[in-house]
Amino acid sequence: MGLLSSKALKAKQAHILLLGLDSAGKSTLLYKLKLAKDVITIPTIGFNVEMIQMESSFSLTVWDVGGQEKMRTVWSDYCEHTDGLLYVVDCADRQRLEISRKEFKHILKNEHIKNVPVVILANKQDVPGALTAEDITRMFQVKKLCSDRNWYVQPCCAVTGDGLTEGFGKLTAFVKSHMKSRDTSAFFKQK
Ligand SMILES: Nc1nc2c(ncn2[C@@H]2O[C@H](COP(=O)(O)OP(=O)(O)OP(=O)(O)O)[C@@H](O)[C@H]2O)c(=O)[nH]1
Ligand SMILES: [Mg+2]
Repeated sequence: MGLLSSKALKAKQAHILLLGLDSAGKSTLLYKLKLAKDVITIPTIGFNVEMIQMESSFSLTVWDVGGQEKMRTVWSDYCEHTDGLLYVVDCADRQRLEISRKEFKHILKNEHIKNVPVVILANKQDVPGALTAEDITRMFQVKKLCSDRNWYVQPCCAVTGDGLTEGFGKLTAFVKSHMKSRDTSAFFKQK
């Protein structure tokens, strides 16, 4: 038991993958949360990586990977060692909703993120006519696609910051519990 506790205590840092189509708002929300201010973003070619301190002894290392079509082909290269997935949807971009849904479905099949918790950030809630978190849950068939893991759909606005703390907080809680059960099963496998 002592061994198990010390192993769990070591889990102070989690690796988070931040994905979504280009212009969904990934970099805007990451820097809003990190710097607490508005930043003017340019499309991400490659990735940004930032550490977000969620609690005094627990931080998230967030990998914000560009969402342009050519970048989506390399998303799977970033899945290894991932403890949690944040998937950002532009709820005002109805035309590309189906593409976003397909990319979401595709990435969930990656073996490295099997059972890894997911929070969908239903972004751009400030835009009139934006789809709600409930709409996204239904249209993306989240309940069915994520039946093997913890999931949540959080409405947010990256520009004002509304909903970001809640979304990252929800993911943190899921990730901590996921890491704990993974450590527990690894411990019993060793025995
Ligand atoms: N109205 C509104 N605009 C937003 C919101 N979030 C992001 N934007 C705008 O959407 C545009 C794209 O935002 P980015 O954060 O660069 O998008 P991204 O997902 O990082 O895109 P890539 O790096 O190309 O994958 C910018 O002009 C942002 O200001 C939001 O919640 N509301
Ligand atoms: Mg970006």
